[in-house]
Amino acid sequence: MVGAGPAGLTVGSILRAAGVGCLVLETATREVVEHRPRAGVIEEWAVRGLARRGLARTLLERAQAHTECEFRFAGERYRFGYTGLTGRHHFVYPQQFLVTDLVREYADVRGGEIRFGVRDVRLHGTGSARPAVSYVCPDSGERRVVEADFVAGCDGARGVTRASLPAGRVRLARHDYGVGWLALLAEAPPSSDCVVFGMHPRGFAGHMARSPEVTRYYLQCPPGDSPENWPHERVWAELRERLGAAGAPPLAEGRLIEKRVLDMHSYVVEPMAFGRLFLAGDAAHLTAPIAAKGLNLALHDAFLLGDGLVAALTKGDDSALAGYSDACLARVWDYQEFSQWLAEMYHGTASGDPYRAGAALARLRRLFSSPAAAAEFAERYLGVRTTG
Ligand code: FAS
Repeated sequence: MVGAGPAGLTVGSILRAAGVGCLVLETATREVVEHRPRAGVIEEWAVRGLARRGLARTLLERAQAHTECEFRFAGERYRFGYTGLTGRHHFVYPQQFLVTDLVREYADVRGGEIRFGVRDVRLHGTGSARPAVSYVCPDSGERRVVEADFVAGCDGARGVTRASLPAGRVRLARHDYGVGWLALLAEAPPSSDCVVFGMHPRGFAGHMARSPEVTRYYLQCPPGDSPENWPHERVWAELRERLGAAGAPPLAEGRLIEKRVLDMHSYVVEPMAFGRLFLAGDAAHLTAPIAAKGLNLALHDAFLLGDGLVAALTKGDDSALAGYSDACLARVWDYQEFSQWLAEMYHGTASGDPYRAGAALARLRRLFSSPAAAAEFAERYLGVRTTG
């Protein structure tokens, strides 16, 4: 596996459970991968998938199970109970905690090999029966070559494996939302017992608990904006304004420990496999964090790829691998379409286009006036009954 994120470590842990020898190559140090804050909302099917593979013990002890979310617009609050409609929960568990659990399980418990701090990873012969990966060893500075039966490209949005797919054989579909999100982490307790979305003429705002001490916030901003333009006071003033609503408790403010601008875009690579190279997670598809789908899709891919590799390597049955790309892409496109639908609801009110603003609010109001629309939204928000 190239990359020790949720995708690479989950594939590796599944292989180790089946006694398959494997190696994870990672450019960052263990310290960095175990402390990198990203996602925090995991869908119940993904938690059950981790649990079935012995990978959710600590998560199930420590995660908070959420049953509803809240929309705020036009100065009012609207609670949306999705567990009542689906019987499913969202589990709030910071990604860095999950990655820490997975590194421990893969390397310390299941004896999986992992090399941190490698440099200049290159792929060779992925179309052949015996592909190889080479890298520069951080200690000796020598280039090492590792031959393998298969290569799993799990190196995220900025990795190298996607680039090694032959240009004429893959299609890259990309969508730019034309907005930026200022991604923030505040050293402050959550100000609500659920995820909060604010649709405001000044732009979208989001509130997501990460732990009792840390809260994730998002603020819509122009694409390419600089975090320098967002000093502490301006951030909290905008959050108060955009998340303000009748009866809403005041925001618990605190030091901002992360501030970065994400240019909201998504992409999908098709197919996600070529020869003996299989991509999983952000290496194959990026979902702007609008609907909190990225981590969940990475786990979906990893379950299918891990199980498929075990079947091929231990039983000689490569039927699951043959269908891997199509099986992943069905859910990928389902989530991409939902993210696009949700993005228009979040950003329409601040688009400066009264038509889009009107349509966005109508879409939102329908969630609270139509049981069918509410059920559809709840299913899609929780990733229940997807096409994949
Ligand atoms: P990852 O990017 O997690 O892991 C790839 C690994 O490969 C990294 O450790 C990297 O160091 C390593 N690597 C890179 N290049 C390499 C090379 N050449 N050789 C070896 N290793 C290499 N998703 C949600 O669902 N909800 C959210 O709320 C959410 N918020 C996010 C907030 C931010 C700021 C970001 C950036 C992402 C967010 N995401 C969210 C998406 C995120 O969770 C990803 O979908 C998830 O990390 C994907 O996991 P992997 O595919 O394993 O990739």
